[in-house]
Amino acid sequence: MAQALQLAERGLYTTSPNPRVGCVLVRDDKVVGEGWHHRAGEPHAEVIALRMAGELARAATAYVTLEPCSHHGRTPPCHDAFIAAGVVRVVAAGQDPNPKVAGQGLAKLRAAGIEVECGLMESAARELNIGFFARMTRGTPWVRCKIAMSLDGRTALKNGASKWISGEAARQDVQCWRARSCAVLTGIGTVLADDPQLNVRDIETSRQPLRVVLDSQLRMPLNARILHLLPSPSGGELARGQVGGEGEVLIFTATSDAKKISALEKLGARVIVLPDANGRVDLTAVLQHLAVSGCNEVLVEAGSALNGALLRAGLIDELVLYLAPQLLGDMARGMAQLGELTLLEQRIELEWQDVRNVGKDLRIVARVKK
Ligand code: AOF
Ligand code: ZN
Repeated sequence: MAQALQLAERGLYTTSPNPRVGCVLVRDDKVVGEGWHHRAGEPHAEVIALRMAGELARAATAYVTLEPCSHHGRTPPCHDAFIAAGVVRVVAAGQDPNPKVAGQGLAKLRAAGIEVECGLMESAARELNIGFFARMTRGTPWVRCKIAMSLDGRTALKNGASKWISGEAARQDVQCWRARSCAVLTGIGTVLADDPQLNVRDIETSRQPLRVVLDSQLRMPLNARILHLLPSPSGGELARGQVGGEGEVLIFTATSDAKKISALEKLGARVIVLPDANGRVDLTAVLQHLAVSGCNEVLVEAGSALNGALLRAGLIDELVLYLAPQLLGDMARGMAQLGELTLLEQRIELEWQDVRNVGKDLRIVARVKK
């Protein structure tokens, strides 16, 4: 199963909206087939492993990091492929949370007389697909918020100067979080201040995440770099409109200024009007919209206003913090506007998930306690 998980991980940047899945076929204590799911629309991990094993799959045990599917999606059901190939035992790390599968894959294997076990290395398998599980079980993506800050939690000077707080290695590390995400999300404040591109650079990937800007008043300048970035030459297989296709730009707004919207659309952006009761963009509805579009993991790279709004609304799952060994002082800008808390009960509690050095900086991954 550990080997199957390593195989699954090879799909980290490419499988979405599908989960990352790996499969190892073993017969007489020898690996006779292995496979991993590359991208949606292509064969599942099981099918690739079965093709490699050929006749040797007969009487083999299959180790799969997710329950074999039981439905006709873009590809036919894997449980049928196992039955047809004569596999005698299937060990799955966990059930598929997709309601179209949800235990039926395992049940069908059992009904066919195949020995089935479930739960081996389950938590590691779940971590690998944390976004897929979030989308399937609660209808919103897994939301990470990346913040580069000084040791005293400051992200920029009072005058806005922020280039660069974290070091080169940390900035490179951020590219990996972007590459595994289906969408990178920011606010119009960051676009106006930094004019970011929010694409994946300097690492190899065949897919660019969707770029999402929350812009309640449509202040997006028509010459913003994000609107003019050409698709990456390595990408391009996904059709326009498909999640991640060419790093498409999606602007959520609260105003329906038809002239501005059509100017943005002419530049290739998609504009979605999604106001809440206060005339701001409805944050929960944005995440639900992204989930419906197939987004498993979303990376927030925004300023303190949007970070604070998302945190207060309970919409952030995980913080990815790069702590630079420096102090910027209490006049500098903070990481998230939470407003004044008057009771300690109002604080947002976290759990450390991972701490490591990245270049000269410290990287802390912390999860918001729910
Ligand atoms: C598996 N093995 O390698 C993967 C599975 O549209 P399809 O046919 O690709 O089906 C996608 C669904 O299949 C996906 O939502 C998830 O439930 C399951 N993914 N299942 O047996 C795999 N990637
Ligand atoms: Zn399948």
